Amino acid sequence: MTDGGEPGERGPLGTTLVIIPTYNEADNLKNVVSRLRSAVPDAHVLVADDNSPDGTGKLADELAARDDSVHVLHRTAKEGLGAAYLAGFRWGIARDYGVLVEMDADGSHQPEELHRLLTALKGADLVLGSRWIAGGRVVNWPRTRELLSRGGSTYSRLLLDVPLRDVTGGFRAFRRETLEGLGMEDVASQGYCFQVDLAHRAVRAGYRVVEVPITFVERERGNSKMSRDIVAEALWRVTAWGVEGRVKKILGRRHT
Ligand SMILES: Nc1nc2c(ncn2[C@@H]2O[C@H](COP(=O)(O)OP(=O)(O)OP(=O)(O)O)[C@@H](O)[C@H]2O)c(=O)[nH]1
Ligand SMILES: [Mg+2]
Repeated sequence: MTDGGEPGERGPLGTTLVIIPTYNEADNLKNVVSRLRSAVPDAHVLVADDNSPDGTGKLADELAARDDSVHVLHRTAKEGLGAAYLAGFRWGIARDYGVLVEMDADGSHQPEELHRLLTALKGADLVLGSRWIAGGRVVNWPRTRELLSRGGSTYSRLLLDVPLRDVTGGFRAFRRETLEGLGMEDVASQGYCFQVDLAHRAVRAGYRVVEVPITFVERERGNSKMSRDIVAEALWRVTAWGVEGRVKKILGRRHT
């Protein structure tokens, strides 16, 4: 957990919008949306689809036609997770949602655990679902994926001085004011790196960031969009931010 004000001094949360970015998730979408609508009936859903060739966008339209709390944002081309989330955040902020949630479509983030993130958000500005704190875990992950994920979080934590255990995870709840204060306009990062970027910005801005343990379940259907490029992007950007932060610190010291 990071500093940034006392718990409990924040305003009421307002309505929740869960943003689900999708690219070829036709086998998963219906199930995850129905689980979410049962688990947290008050929350609205926004599917942010990048014109998936497998028809996920059309399926999302069918779900939206049957349920007023489900919405769809159709985007023209695959531009990465980060761009889809940024568009979803803007959509939600323009419509006055008080809480914006990030959640994957593939079932790795369990809708039944969302209420715990929302409860923690009452005393925080940003809540991260965390696999790597006590009580958190992953199910069915190969050892190599676990090492990559743990290694990525440790590297980011040490290099960026963020006191968080799971910096790359993507099950998160933001107060809208937090997103408004992060400077979303100049976020350029895409894959895992997008998650590191937002957590880093929140810590630097002095927001109270809290981790809540989650059980992350490996996807059973559809294909992962994880790639060597996504890992490479995270590595170079995190390294560049770390170096930049250290240079600024040294220069700051010289001027005092
Ligand atoms: N709109 C949009 N969604 C994307 C894009 N890339 C990934 N996603 C979605 O983002 C979520 C996370 O992607 P995954 O492929 O599950 O990536 P991951 O969880 O890091 O990898 P796995 O653990 O292998 O599943 C899923 O809901 C994807 O459909 C993209 O370019 N555009
Ligand atoms: Mg996944």
